[in-house]
Amino acid sequence: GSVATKTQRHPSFSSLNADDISYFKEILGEKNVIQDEERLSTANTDWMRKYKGSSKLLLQPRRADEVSQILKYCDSRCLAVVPQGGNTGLVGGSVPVFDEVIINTGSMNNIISFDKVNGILVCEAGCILENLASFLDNQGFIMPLDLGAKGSCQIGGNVSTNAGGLRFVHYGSLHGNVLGLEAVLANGTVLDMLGTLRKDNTGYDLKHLFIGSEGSLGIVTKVSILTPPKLSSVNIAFLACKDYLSCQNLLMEAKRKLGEVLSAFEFLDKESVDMVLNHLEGVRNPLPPSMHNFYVLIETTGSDESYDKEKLEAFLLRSMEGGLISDGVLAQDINQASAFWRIREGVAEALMKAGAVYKYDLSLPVEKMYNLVEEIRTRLGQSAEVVGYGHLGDGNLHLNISTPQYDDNILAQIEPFVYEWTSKHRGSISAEHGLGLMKANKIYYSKSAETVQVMASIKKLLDPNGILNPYKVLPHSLLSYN
Ligand code: FAD
Ligand code: S2G
Ligand code: ZN
Repeated sequence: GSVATKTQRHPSFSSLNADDISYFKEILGEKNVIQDEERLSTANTDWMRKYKGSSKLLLQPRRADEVSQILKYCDSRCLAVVPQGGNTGLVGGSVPVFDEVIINTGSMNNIISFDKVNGILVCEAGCILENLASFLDNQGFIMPLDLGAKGSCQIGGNVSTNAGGLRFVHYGSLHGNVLGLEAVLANGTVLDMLGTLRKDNTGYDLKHLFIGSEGSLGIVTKVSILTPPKLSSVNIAFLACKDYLSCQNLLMEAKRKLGEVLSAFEFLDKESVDMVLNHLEGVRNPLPPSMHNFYVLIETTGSDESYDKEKLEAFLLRSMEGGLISDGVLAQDINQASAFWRIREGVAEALMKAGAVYKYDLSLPVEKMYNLVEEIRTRLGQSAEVVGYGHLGDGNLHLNISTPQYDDNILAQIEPFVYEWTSKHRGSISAEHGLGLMKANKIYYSKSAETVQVMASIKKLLDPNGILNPYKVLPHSLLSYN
């Protein structure tokens, strides 16, 4: 991406030497100190293959005390590091910009405790989201978040990006669901904030600083999280709307008439669905093709199968009569339900198959959201494919532009226009993916100079040598190191 090419390696950071390697081998053991070309190449490259670092070292600590020893040593040697979880991040935050040491949390993947009465899970940061979901499923609980990257992303990465995802409209932000964290600071201090209490008003609630800090304030090593009970009746409908206004009105109706059982509300424009149908094997449109321009996925989760199904069917009938939907199908079994989700969760993968992707994850007022997609489409004309989809229930648009090859001229037509447009409509230039490297210098589109200055002071307090994930999140101009 253009940011990586313009960024200069900070002169205060040291380069690795043989003593460093032997020290890490001493504390971690040979096999957790990786210098193998192949594995380094994977760890240096982000999921979108848009950012590639040149790290010479991948470390795999197994416990928080090893993370502490690594960071204390790196801090004393001024060795920059990049914390890495599942490496599914989409803003270049999880890979080195230059030769930062990669500290991957994947080996810290134990479940520590599960309190069945209160639904409180305590686990290590490297636990993969899907593994936690299946562990909880057997206990009759679910994770309060779900995202297409569940097979690789880790709970430590989810917390560090304050991931949103497909259940956000029902269960809300990780700021509400995370009860406690253990995090290791740059100087090796292990901060035990691993509370499991719903209420604890004793002093500043520091864990919230680490939620969404994208590895720039410390390495999260343990998480304690509130997990909702698994309810028996989950229904999902794949609906077609003639225009975007109908999607909006359907959302308002769903929030009123389905209320507490509404557990997901996702929208896709026709172009997003076509992208999936054209690039992913074995995926077909559950509805007969016709003049529908938008699709909506509605999921309800309740405790009474027949009552909930009736409620949703009545809602769909009324929506059809009212012209809010022009067609729709209710999943009759788990296979059909997964097929509906596959269309929504497959857009990112389909975009990668189609070529170069210019990805924008925006919070916008729902009534304005699709105007931006149409304006970008007008600006780019035939030179690119533009798709708009996302978590309409949370006012979160995923605007993605696709071209066969990457083209700087296309980028120049998108940026800064898309950021200025978002800022003008008082939106956020990062709804859930974070700022990473991609948007490290764009924060002022969504945050005031004074607040960014306080963020930089907190960063300076917790990481005075700036070794934690440098060049990410905050504007490079603000980051002065000792
Ligand atoms: P990584 O990508 O490894 O790291 C992400 C950031 O967190 C980096 O800055 C890294 O330095 C830091 N980090 C990682 N682990 C730690 C740790 N233990 N301590 C401190 N810092 C750490 N995101 C959403 O919010 N909602 C979605 O719906 C969604 N859907 C996605 C679908 C697909 C197909 C893909 C590929 C990605 C999607 N994402 C989504 C983005 C991504 O999955 C999330 O940001 C996820 O939370 C990243 O987790 P990870 O373990 O892969 O972290
Ligand atoms: C989603 C991630 C994929 C993308 O699918 O909800 O958060 O392409 C996104 O933005
Ligand atoms: Zn998303």
